[in-house]
Amino acid sequence: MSVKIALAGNPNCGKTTLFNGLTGSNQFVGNWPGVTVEKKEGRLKGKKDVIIMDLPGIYSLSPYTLEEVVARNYLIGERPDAIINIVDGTNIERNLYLSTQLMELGIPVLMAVNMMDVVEKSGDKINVSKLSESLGCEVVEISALKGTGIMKAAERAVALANQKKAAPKVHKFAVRVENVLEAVENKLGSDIPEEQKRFFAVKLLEKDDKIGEQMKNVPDVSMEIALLEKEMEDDTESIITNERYVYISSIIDQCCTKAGKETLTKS
Ligand code: BGO
Repeated sequence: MSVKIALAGNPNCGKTTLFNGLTGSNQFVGNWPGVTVEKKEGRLKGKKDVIIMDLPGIYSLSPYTLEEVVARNYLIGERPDAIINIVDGTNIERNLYLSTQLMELGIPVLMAVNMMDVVEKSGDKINVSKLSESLGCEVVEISALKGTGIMKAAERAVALANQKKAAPKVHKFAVRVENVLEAVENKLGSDIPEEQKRFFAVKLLEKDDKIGEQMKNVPDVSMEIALLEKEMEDDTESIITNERYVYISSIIDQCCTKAGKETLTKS
């Protein structure tokens, strides 16, 4: 049986360079069904049973662009065996926004911090083991351009895929949000697998109008939304977004140091 690994990351993070490095000339290019968004698939060099799927470059798993919808429908509907989340190491704070959402999908995630050749030259430091601990996923450093670390990244992703162990849920929203998320999760039908419940609950809470297309039964969560909005005096989409930024900010403080700075600072 073949193993499917999806490449997910922001535009310009080096995804195409990594995809080419991992697959060489073993590539098939087409379009995603019904849309003019490019679909690229290839086989890992030297490993015919490992399929690498290149997803469109996206900033989030929100439903605002065609690319975001294509990427998330694939991740929810097709369920790759693992995700390689490529992160631009020179712009890590911005890239982690997508990462926090990928971690909620219940799919094993390997984070590949790319552009390490540039990071190293600049003198900036990224503490990979702390990053791994804060995110709850394995992290490797790569330079897609130079080809360093890319085969290790693929091997680790295949190992995670074979273990079938989803990324553990390290991140917790504020207690009030977690309580409401739990109530929403309890309303989800058995058509939603256990490991995907958090992702769907977050999307329902965010009033995501396209997520219903991926569900057999869409529970009414208007009471839960109204309760949280009243308690926190904000709309639920902003509440979730703000909480992600707080979490990312704490990760940057702990894991990244700018060149020439004694104390840890944000990029
Ligand atoms: C240009 N290190 C360095 N230094 N650069 C990298 C690395 C890396 O590890 N990985 C990728 N790049 P894409 P998406 C370019 O095209 O793979 C570079 O959108 C240029 N082009 O070479 O396309 C990569 O698929 C002229 O840079 O990203 C590319 O995710 C001048 O990052 C860019 C300088 O990579 C984006 C760079 C005409």
